[in-house]
This record gives sequence, structure tokens and C-alpha cells, in this order.
Amino acid sequence: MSEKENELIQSQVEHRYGASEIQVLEGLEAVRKRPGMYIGSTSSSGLHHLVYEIVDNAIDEALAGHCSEISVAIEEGDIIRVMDNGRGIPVDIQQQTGKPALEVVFTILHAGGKFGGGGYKVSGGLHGVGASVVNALSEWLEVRVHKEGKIYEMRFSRGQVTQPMTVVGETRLHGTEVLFKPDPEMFEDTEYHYDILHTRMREEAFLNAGLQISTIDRRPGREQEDRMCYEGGIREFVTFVNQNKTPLHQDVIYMAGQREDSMAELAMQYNNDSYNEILLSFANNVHTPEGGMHEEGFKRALTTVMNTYGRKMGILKNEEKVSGEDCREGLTCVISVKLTEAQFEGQTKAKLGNSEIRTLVNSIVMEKLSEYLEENPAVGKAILDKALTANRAREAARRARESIRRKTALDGSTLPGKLADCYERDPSLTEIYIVEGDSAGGSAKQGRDSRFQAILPLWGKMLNVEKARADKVYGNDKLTPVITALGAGLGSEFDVEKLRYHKVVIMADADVDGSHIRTLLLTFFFRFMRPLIEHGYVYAAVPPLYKLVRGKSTRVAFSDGERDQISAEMRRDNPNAKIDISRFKGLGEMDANELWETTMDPNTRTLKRITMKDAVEADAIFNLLMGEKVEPRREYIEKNASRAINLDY
Ligand code: 1YM
Repeated sequence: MSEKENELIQSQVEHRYGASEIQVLEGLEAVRKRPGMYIGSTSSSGLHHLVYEIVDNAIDEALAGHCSEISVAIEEGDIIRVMDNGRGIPVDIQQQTGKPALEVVFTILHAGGKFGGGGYKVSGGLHGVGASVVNALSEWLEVRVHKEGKIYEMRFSRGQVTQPMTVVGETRLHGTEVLFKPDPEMFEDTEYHYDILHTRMREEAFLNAGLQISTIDRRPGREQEDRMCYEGGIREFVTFVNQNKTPLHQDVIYMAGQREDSMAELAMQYNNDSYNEILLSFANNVHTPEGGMHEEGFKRALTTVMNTYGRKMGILKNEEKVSGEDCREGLTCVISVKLTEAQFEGQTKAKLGNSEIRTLVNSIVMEKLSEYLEENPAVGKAILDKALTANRAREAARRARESIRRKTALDGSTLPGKLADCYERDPSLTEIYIVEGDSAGGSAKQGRDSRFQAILPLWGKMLNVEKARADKVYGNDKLTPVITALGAGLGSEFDVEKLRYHKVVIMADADVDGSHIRTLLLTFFFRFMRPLIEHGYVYAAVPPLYKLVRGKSTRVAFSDGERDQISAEMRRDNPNAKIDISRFKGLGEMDANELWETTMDPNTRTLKRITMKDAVEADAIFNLLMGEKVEPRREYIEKNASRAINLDY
């Protein structure tokens, strides 16, 4: 039976159209020629993107109501296995091409869900190009489909079919399994980071209420597993973000609505001990850190509802008003919208442009939030009181700023004494390295190219930004040099046009202290100079971890994997050659030359651009480290003590 069927499939496969074959080759060739165009980059972020592309198809299947479980595993050798319990990718022969749909999905660009389907297609994907791109960039890929009693299997190598679709067994299950090994010829690094996949999958689980997503690391010595399923969806997302904070009210406020083909849901909760605003927005499950129409609709409605309610309840007197910023102080809010044709705009295509969504979100919040506040007057009063306090503090901060400005301390006319500035004046060409510790600062000053690189050493513990209101930050002697050196002010008066450098590089050791300094600075930028991060001006320097010396030749490695690879390369002509491998203990240990070559020379260094997501995470870690809750802090420190190096937060 199955043999006959295989023969049938085989004969149909053999009777391929030359033209479609050529189209496949050209398509996949294009992907291999310019991988960055399809997956953003060939660095670690592109490598992880491959997984999201495959998972997106499984999530679409869940959105269509046919799949309840997805698992993502890293197997030995950094091979990825994604499984779902959906209907299984169609295996029938497609008329236009004469090939099984399964083959088309994995070999033709932009094939995902565009045919044979129908139904509600909300795949957002920044690069939403799907399975064929992953296939083209994999050394090999295997797919198995459990469907209608049979297991169908197909294999590929670098996008080319190596085993046509074959029935390999019988089954009572249904679903799709994809196994692939990213092509080392295509990626700078092929090591997967469990934490990156886990964080992303957790986000997907929050955004798809009730969907169970598991992540598993099966690499020897690093085994771990997380199972995530949130019946409460984005409500639980808010609870998760606020876990180390003290809420102002118990309930997470939830609102949802739909119009025509679009739907929107929001969850929000205010915190008592935080002045910070965290607004996480998503369109078709894609994070939109640059905001857009859904955020605009929310912000406008929130301000209107609060002022109307405040006046009605007599909390706001006469001409008193609260501003949008006042209304969002201490707020954590998640907005998720789904729409058929999402338009992504902005510098990093991370901003939602569809204006109909602004109207939808606005009307949901106007109606549902007013209703909630009417029904829960105690919560309503607490929120309005908080906004009023914010308003008064902002007013006090403004007065404090004015008085300081009169003393010209913060307007950039007096630069900090520790700053070694550069000669170039055009900010788009200059960089500032904020360096932890005086000794590393010394090496950096000697090693830099002073034409365009400025160095600012920082030392000692910084202040607890979370507890400091805007009016206190100004006087702090650790942060003032950063504010003055950047020259763009802070808070609502931060003016990116005045910024003196368009690359702000945080250079700290790859250890616990270094990670604290990074967390502190990122949290500070996130809270008081947010446009700096939104414009992509903040970077983390990535210093090497190892130095390898063989005779006169010296190389450095940035990860354990790279260390092993380089050491093998250095031994290629003589397997017994002696290679001296040492670990850099800190930046302070490198001389000026080493620091320049490994960490500062634009031609050879690695810089990690900090995204809003990194900053939000730094902010969460900061709360954990500085907040009042002892237990989560102890857990975090215990969990991280064993692996002091974590540049991926
Ligand atoms: C582990 C990855 O790809 N699951 C998956 C993909 C599809 C379907 C089900 C599916 C879709 C449809 C009908 C439809 C895809 N099908 C296609 C195409 N998991 C994974 N599960 N039946 C099954 O969209 O109508 C592309 S993806 F195009 F062939 F329909």
C-alpha cells in the first residue's frame, strides 16, 4: 500500500516542470546570496530567526484553531527540532507545480499559507518568508508530517531535495515535525542560546492564551526544559512583568474588542513603587518596540478617560489636568492587535502604521476603561491620585531643572573632568565609550582613536534609579558626567538633536560587576533618555573571553565554541603544536593595544546594539536587584552566580 503510494508520488515528482525547477533554484540561490535580506542578519540574531520562521507556521496553525501544543528543542550539535500537533502540512499534489504541497512550502519563496488554505491568516513576520528560507540556509533539513494515518517524510540539503516525499510509517497522530541544522557556511556563529529562544517562546505563549509551548535544551551538560501555557494570556504577561513590583491595585485590567477583520486586546496594571512606564505592544504577535497606531490609540484614550473621570468624581478641581505622561507613570501595559494586512514602518520596521487600529484601540479603551473605573471607584481614585502626584513631581522637577540650568551645569557647556573627548564635532561620526573602572579607562584612553572616540570612565556604585525621582537624578555625582557628556538633557526634555555622539558604547567586564553596571546604565537610559535607545544609539562592547597564543601568533575568541574552533585552526598544520589558552579576567588586564584591537577598532570589534527589549529586560532585572522583595532577588542571584557571563540579556 504505502509502496504503491510512494511510487505514485515518485512518478509525479519525476514529472516535474523544468520551469518551476529553475524558479526554485533561482529563488533559493537568491536567499543564499543575500541571507541578510531574508532573515535580517547572519549573526546570532539571524540564526535564532530561523527558529521563529518555523515556529510562526506552527503558531498560524494554532491561530487557525487546529494546534494546541508546540515544542522547540535544541538537540546535540545545535540542531533545531520544532514539533506541533496541528493538521500537518498538506501533502497532496499541487496543480500548478505538479509537486506535493509539502515540497512547495519548503522550496518556493513566499509559499507559506498563500495557497490551498483560506481562513484567517495573520502571519506578521518582519521577514515573514517562512520555511523555504530556513531550508535554503540549512546544511540539511528533514520534515515529517503525521496526517490521515500516515507519516510522510522529506529531506533537503541547502534547499535542494535529497529525498522526495516518502511514506515512512503509519500513525494515529497528526502534526508536523521539522528538524534542521543551520549551514555553518551561512552564519558567523551556529551556537544557539537557550535563554534567547526561551524568552521569545514565553512571549509567544503569553500572546496566544492557552497554547502550550515548550522549550528544551538537549545538548549534553546543558539539559533544561520549560513548559509554558498561560490561560490568562496577556493578563498573565502583565503579572509576569510586574512580578517584582508592588501593584497599586490587585486586578489586571483587561479590555478587548474587534471590528471587521481586526481585533485588539489590552491588559494593564499600575505599580505603587515604580515611576516607570512599560508599554509592550504587538501586532500579529510581532513586537513593535517603536510603537505605532495601536499605542497612539491607547495613549490618547487613557488621557481622555482619566481627565473625564477625575473631573466627574471631583478629584480634579477647576482647571486641573493630568498629562499623558502623568497618566502612564508606574503603568505596565501590554497591547496586542491582530489584523489582516499589517503595515510595518519606521527605521527597523518595528512600528505599526495601520490607522484603522488607532480608532479601534481608542474606542475599546474609551468604553471599557470608563466602565471599569465606574465599577471600581477605589481603584479609579488610587490611579488618579497617582497621576496627580506625578503631575506635581514633574512640576517640581521642572523648577529644579531650571534652577540648575541657570548654573549651566547640565547644558553641555562644561564637560566633565574625567571625559577624554574626541576632535570630531559631527555627532553622526563620533562615539563615546563609557568604561567601568579607572584602570580600563586608562587603557581605553591610550588605545582609542582620539579623532572620533571619546572615553568616559565611571567607577563605584551608581544610585538606585528606581527610587530616585527625576528631580533627584540631577545632583548625583555618578550620573551627572554621563548626562553632561551626552549633552542632550534628560526626561521629558531630552533632545536627541543635541546629542554629542551617535554611538554610546557601554564597555564593562563580562562578569557580575560588569553586568550590574550595564544593567544600571541601561535602566537609566531606559527611564530617562529613552529616545537614545529607540534611535539605536546605545551599544554594549563585547570584549573577548580568551587569548590563544601559538609562538608568535595570537588570536582571541569571544565564546567557548569560537575558542575551540580557533584552536583547531591554529593546529591545522601540526596537531601537536602547543597552544597557550588564557582567559581574560577583565578589561583592566588588557593593555591599550589589545583593547584597541579586540574591542575598539571599528574594523575588528563586535558591538551589540541595545534594543528596547534589552532595555525592558535590564529594567526588570534592575527592579529585582534594587526592589524591596528579597526572595526573587536571592533566587536571581543564585541562578546567575554559576554563570557569571551573560551578555545576552
Ligand atoms: C513545525 C512547523 O509548519 N505546521 C503547519 C504548517 C501548515 C499547516 C499546518 C497547514 C496549513 C493549512 C492547511 C492552511 C502549513 N501549510 C501550508 C500550506 N509546523 C508547521 N501545520 N493544512 C495545514 O494554511 O490551509 C503552509 S504552512 F501552504 F501548505 F498550506
